[in-house]
Amino acid sequence: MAESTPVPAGPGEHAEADDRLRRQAVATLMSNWRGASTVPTSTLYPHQWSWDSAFIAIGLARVSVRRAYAELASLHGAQWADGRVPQIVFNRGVAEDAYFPGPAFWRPLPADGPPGDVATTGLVQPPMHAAAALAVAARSPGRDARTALRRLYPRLAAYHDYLFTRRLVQPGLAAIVHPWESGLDNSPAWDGPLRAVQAPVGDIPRLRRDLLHAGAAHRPTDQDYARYLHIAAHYRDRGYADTDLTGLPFCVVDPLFNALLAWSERALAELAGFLGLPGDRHLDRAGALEQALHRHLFDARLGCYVALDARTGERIPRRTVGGLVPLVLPGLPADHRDALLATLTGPAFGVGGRARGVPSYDLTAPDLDLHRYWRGPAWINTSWLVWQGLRRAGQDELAARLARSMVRLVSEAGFREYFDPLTGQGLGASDFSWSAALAIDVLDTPDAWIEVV
Ligand code: 2M8
Repeated sequence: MAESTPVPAGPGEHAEADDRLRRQAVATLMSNWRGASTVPTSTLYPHQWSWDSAFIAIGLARVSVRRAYAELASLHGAQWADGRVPQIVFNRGVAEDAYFPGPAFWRPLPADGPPGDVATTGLVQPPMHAAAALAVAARSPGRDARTALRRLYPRLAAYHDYLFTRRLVQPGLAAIVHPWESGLDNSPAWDGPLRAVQAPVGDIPRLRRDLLHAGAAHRPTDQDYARYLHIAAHYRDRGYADTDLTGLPFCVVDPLFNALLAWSERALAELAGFLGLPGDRHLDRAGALEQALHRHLFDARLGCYVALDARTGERIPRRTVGGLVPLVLPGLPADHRDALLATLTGPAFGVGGRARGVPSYDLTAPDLDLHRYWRGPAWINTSWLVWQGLRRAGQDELAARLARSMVRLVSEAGFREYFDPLTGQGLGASDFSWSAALAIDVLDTPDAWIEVV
């Protein structure tokens, strides 16, 4: 391990500070609660976001299991008739122009869209929800859990059915049709595919709302936004149809998205078992997806998984945090696991060494930007996923160092949206829900603080 990170303390050593931090995290979640769901943060993102709600539910389960189920249930209340779980569920009490692009941009929504007059986008986000539901169920055995899960399970399964039928492309992996669907929206991995998209900047600077709440140097550029809008409008104008996916302006196969789909599919098998239902089809689907992931997305030269441009069939040779997330999967081929661990702890990500949290992008890349959203900063949700992966891989000492480094980030800079991975400086929005929720989860995990000598 290069350079030194502070050795994680045992549970007793920071007990008082951790307790204070936990109380602040709970207060952040409570102030972002809107009656049936939680906003990511009240300023920049005043609606409900899909994968945010999954991470938030994991933290809420440590505080109020009832709220955790409510978070997942409200999101799935906006599920489309075709099974997709929308990226954003708009709060009708919030002004149209509080967030751009707001509800009007996404209309008309098709007949197999959301129920009644629910307003949503037509995109999806990484399928983290069944894994989250399983984490919530683990905190709440008993009859109430069974009742909540009996309602939720068919909805979770319907989202996966949508992805496995409507979004599957060659070579047997799920595609995303917009950078916003990746969750790592502004990742340098999307620069190549986006370059092919012609979109004039036009009115974008006037329409953007994000720059009222976050620095321009920390957010995507106007040119990026113009392309985001163009791709979204194109999908909307074809009624959000998923035919001929590779004919869309943007169509990529992302390792994080597919790893979470496989992980969540395995979670569905466990949830089915909990409800006394057969789970074999979930295990079969997860197994086939994992095979395709290992075979087609692992890049031995880069030592991690990479995305694939489904329009050209070419791999995108970039090391991003998403390419490390397959560590969460069981049965990773040993050479892939070893390569991921070497990449994670080496100069590209510096985990256990000079990095704080897990950087979102290769620290050695010439286009690294330590402050711009998803182009370098560390995020608590993706760091948490890698932490889960390290625990799965039996890397307890490294996992403990990462856990302590995540806790240090939020205790020093607050529950920020993201952080400079070298200095720990807080970036983006404040009072960010998943940073708070996952800090609670880490703090409450009893064996997260093993002694490190
Ligand atoms: C960011 O994305 C939204 C669009 O979905 C935005 O920039 O306006 C991403 O970090 C995404 O992963 C996250 O879910 C969302 C809300 O926290 O913000």
